[in-house]
Amino acid sequence: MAKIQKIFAREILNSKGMPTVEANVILDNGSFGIGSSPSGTSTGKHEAREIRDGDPGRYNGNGVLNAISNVDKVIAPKLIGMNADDTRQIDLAMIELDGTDNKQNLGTNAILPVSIATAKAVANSEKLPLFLFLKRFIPRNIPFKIPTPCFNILNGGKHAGNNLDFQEFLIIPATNINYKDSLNMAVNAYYSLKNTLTEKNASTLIGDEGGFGPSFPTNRDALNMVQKAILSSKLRINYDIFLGLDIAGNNFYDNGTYRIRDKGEGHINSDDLLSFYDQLSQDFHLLYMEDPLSEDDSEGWSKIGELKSSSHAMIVGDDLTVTNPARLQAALSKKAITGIVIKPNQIGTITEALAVVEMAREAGLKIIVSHRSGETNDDFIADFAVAVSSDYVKFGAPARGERVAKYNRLLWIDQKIRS
Ligand code: 2PG
Ligand code: MG
Repeated sequence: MAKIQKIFAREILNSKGMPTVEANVILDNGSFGIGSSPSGTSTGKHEAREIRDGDPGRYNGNGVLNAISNVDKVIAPKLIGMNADDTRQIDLAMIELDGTDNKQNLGTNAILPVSIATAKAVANSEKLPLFLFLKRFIPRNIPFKIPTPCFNILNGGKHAGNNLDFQEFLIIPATNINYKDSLNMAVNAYYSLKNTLTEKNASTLIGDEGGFGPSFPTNRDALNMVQKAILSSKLRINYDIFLGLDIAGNNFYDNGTYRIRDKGEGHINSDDLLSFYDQLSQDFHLLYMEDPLSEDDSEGWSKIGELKSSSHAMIVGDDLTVTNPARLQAALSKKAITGIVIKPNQIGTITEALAVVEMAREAGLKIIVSHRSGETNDDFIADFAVAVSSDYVKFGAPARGERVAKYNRLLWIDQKIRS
């Protein structure tokens, strides 16, 4: 059984030019693993905390030297000598070292890279693909399948410099379409959208997740554009491919009311917003609505059952649930959601993320494993998604290096599980 011999970290940059932590774990048999932490832009209030230095002389205060020091000086001395293959014990030791509910002492950006790097080191040591190693921690034996990808082909909200309130305009291939064909369809739709935007003299500059980031008078106009692009790429909406939204309702919520371009300058309440969603959903047959309301709008969430479109659209929690068991429990008791986004850095360790997946699955929710807007080329999340048999993944547009690193890893896994 290989033991941890050495752990050290370095400061690297993510896809947004923001510093993040990359951890290296070396075992006593010479095997090693490297893992890094992604960062969100539209983060939920209750996510585990990242530690940033706040030194204005470095990276505008966003340096992560303190988190690096937590890896090198606090985490490493505790984990060195431990059995590396016991991911639960490794993660538990870091959770105890941190000693807080939200990782605010050591930082999720210090803990998660070590959790990932250790798992990768063991997988390397045992000559196993990472998804096969992670599968050991899953209590049920579901046959491997590549999750259905949700592609974010048009970016808004905090992810783009445009004027759209909604954050992600997603296209979702039918679940019975195989992964390779899904990628092909998504790329066709992506380029068809580029052409459609060019014809309309709209911008084809891209946002944080590789989708286009044009401005439009309304969010509905943007949805129309995506629909047009799909139709002109000869795909059949609601047959081959479906539309979805990460609304990220936090972004246009203020003290009990919402302000959205489609409804003019005034503020609207959650009832009006829900009927607007029903109208949109009727017109575009939305399959997926993530964070339709703000995490703080508990009154609105308790009325979500009135959303007629919830009979055919998944209602998904992300900022609402932040991969946290207590937040998930609260959402379940309100019957607020039918799906949950899982982002390991929202909670801080592989073990805790796996526990939330299990809890969600027990409750019958759809599982959507997701990247963050600030990503590295680490493709850990692809293996994680396959290991937990997630229903969907959300890795951004089918373009830009840090996004396709994950989609390409799924191609590798797809070939592996078919062989
Ligand atoms: C989201 C994510 C990822 P961020 O809201 O679902 O797409 O965005 O990483 O900025 O929180
Ligand atoms: Mg989201």
